[in-house]
Amino acid sequence: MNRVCEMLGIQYPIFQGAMAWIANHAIAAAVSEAGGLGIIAAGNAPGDWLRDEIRKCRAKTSKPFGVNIMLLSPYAHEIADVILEENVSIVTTGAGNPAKYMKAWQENGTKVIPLVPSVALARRMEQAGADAVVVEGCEAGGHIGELTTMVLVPQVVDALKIPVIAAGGIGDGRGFAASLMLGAEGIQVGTRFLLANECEVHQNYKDKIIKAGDTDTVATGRSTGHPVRTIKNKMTREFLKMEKEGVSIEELEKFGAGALKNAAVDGDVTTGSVMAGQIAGMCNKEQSAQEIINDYLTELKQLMDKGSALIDFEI
Ligand code: TUI
Repeated sequence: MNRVCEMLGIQYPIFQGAMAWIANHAIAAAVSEAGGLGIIAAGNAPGDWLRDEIRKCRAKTSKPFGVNIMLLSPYAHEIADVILEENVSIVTTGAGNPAKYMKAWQENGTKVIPLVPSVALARRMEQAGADAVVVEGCEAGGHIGELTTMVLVPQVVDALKIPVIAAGGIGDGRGFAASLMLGAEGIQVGTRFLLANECEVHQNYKDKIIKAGDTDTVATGRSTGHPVRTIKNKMTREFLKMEKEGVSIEELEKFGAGALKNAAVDGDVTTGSVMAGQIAGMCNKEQSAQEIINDYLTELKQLMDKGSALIDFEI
């Protein structure tokens, strides 16, 4: 049996990405009910919000689901405590090093799965006792590292013994198959789940993803040390202009603060931050979470059934 499915008690090794301001109990419960791993994104929310979402998720599904802690959040400490108090069974972490929380969570029976953008951090996480890692390439939406999924996954797989879950740029069953070929034992999908019927992001945000083509995302904020991939709009043009003009990091961060909420909750996709991965170009329709998971599985199976027939040249 697949190590990720066995460890987490799920049917398919498909994680739903933790989109801040977006991934609440509704999408998490739907993905878990469909056999994947739904994940509630704590993002920049306070502890009470998370507690409420965990309870709502438990009311909707008896299947396992996870919580993601965004370590840059001012509420990270409080979120870490709620994870303990609510006995959350699976935690993923993003945008930092979770080592200081890991022991307490694991002593409480929580499986800890950090998101990492490099081999060095992946090694550190394994040494710190992580149960698995999600390796995220810079094709992903939101806060990203430097390397692509294609080069990062095999290098982390070679360096670690714990299971690796691939993330960033995995838009359909072909990406799923490729991830398995690279040695990953599971995938994480964010952008495509934005279009799930159960995803409560603003409709303007969904429409922006549906309309996006292959070159319609851009990474802003490389100069601040926190690069973020979003759909190109007025906000990204102004941000990049300010970066070019050498505007201070403090001013840039102030300009960016709140922009994700403006887009995701209020539907301001012009001056808000529409975070999405490069697969936005191939995410063209709204479906249920179940249909999305079924598509990945069906396409994966079709490809795998072709087996060595995929090699139609002499070796
Ligand atoms: O975390 C993400 N994606 C995100 S977080 C987010 S919300 C946000 N809010 C304010 C500023 C920036 C983002 C939107 N999207 N993905 C996982 C991820 N983690 N990508 C990269 C990393 C990462 C980066 C550095 C993980 C660890 C790390 O460690 C640095 C160190 O050594 O402490």
